[in-house]
Amino acid sequence: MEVFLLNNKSIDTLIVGAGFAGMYSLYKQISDGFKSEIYEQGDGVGGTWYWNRYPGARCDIESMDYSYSFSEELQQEWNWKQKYGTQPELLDYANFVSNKFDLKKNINFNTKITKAKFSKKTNKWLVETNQKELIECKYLILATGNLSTPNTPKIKGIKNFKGNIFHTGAWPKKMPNFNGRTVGVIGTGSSGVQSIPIISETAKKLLVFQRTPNFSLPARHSELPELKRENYKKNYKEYRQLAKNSSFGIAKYQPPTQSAFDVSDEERNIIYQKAWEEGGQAMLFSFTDLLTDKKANDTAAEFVRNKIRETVKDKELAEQLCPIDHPIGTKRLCLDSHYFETYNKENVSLVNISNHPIDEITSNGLKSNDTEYLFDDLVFATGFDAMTGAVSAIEISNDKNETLKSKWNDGPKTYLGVMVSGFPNLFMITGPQSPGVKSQMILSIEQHVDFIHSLINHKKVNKYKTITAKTKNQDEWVNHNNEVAHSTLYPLAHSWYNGDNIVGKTRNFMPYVGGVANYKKICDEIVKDNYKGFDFS
Ligand code: N01
Repeated sequence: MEVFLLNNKSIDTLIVGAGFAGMYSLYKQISDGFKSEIYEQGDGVGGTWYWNRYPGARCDIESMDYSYSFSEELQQEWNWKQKYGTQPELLDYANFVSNKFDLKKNINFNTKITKAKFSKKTNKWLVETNQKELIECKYLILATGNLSTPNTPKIKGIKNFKGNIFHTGAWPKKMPNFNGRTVGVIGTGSSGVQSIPIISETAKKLLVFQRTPNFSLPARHSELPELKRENYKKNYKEYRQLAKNSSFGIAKYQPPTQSAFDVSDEERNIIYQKAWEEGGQAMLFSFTDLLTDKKANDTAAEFVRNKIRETVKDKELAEQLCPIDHPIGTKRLCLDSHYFETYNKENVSLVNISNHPIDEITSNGLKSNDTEYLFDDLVFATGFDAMTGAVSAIEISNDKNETLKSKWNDGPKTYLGVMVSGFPNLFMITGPQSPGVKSQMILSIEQHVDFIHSLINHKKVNKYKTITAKTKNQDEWVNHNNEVAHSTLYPLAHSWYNGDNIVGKTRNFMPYVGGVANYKKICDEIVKDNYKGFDFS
């Protein structure tokens, strides 16, 4: 039997995770007078930007958008230096925020939450940590992140490898030195696409093991011109409002107005070319039907494939790098800095493993299709158990001894991505079936945190003991989520949005793709309608 030291800690709100969601949630809770603490497994704040320290890690949304808007003082004080926040800059920003609002005194670092059980007797959660502490709380808020549980595929022989093994999603604090070494990288998603060009700068030789090629657009990263930053800061209110009214929470990407077929082929190519030169995700916002009509999508996909063909000198290699298995944008679009150019370098080789999976990791490399590839260091850029991984890793059970994990066996079911029926006073920030990962994450985080706090305040003011999502409304929301997803091309891709990347995970399209503006409108109407779909008792 395990012995627990009763910490005697009883608090109002326990928040799991000290990323951007956890920090803002803590700030709100403390401001509203709730006794609140964060539990965080790392030794610092920053979440995604704490763990993903791999070479080249940087946000794919411009910094002036990808930042908190809740404090005018904060957004005026902080000066972004880079157009796209780099991992070190984003981590500095997270620390700046936590210092400014004095959050660290309420954060328990190096502590993992392992279990949480709701008691109907006390109407409280009893939460256990890996430090054998027990904490009682009224509200449990999971700010655990959607891309925070690294996925390392179970490949035979991995323990035999004699060199160093890294995962992009859990990169060591001390940057490894690849100078003069042969490096193998498995994975060509966003993390691979960002790290491969940088690793190739120092490695003697770089072998990229590609199962599926990905669409990637040039980020056109640069220093952020002071004039642009100052203009943005002066007009922040307007920009933030534009972002809130958009589909993806990014001010400059307003909903397009014309179909790809409203223009001639020549005009369409001019529009794509302009977006290509601008960089970022602009191309996806060129026409109304790129994510709903396969033929429209093909025009953009072929434009990008032609760019790959123009860039990669070896024609056969270029074809291997051209994605043909999914419509462009139905997997998270990668943004890169000279990714395809990297394959023109003498020290870089692509190993196409699309038809021959990796058979085993050996002591000095890996084997695929009867060939052994040798390398000194191995980098897994193999992604995450997305959206449900971090929540399911905690043994969360209700008063009927039902676990959340078992409830989600056939895919997650939530009401608005915020609550799960049968689990009172338990909240998720940007959970499955919310627009989180399909939006500018910090904007969605702020909207969710504000919504959750209005639920909690409503409960408090009216002296209710519990809040729960009603099963009927949850079912309706899940159906709506699926209907919206299936009216688009998204389900056609094998992606982490569908859970396809994890062996054994039930296929289920998880994010809400109806857009952040629509989603917020729905949430606001629910509040006005006396919190429709939530049961207060
Ligand atoms: O992970 P991924 P990621 N054998 O799942 C391959 C965000 N992000 O870390 O496509 C061989 O996209 C897999 O192959 P396949 C962003 O939202 C943002 O790169 O499954 N290969 C794929 O190539 C992103 O979408 C930023 O066939 C295997 C790769 O590994 C999300 O995080 C930066 C394999 C995984 O790609 C995840 O990106 C980084 C196996 N057994 C990440 N298993 C920015 O803000 C997997 N793969 C810019």
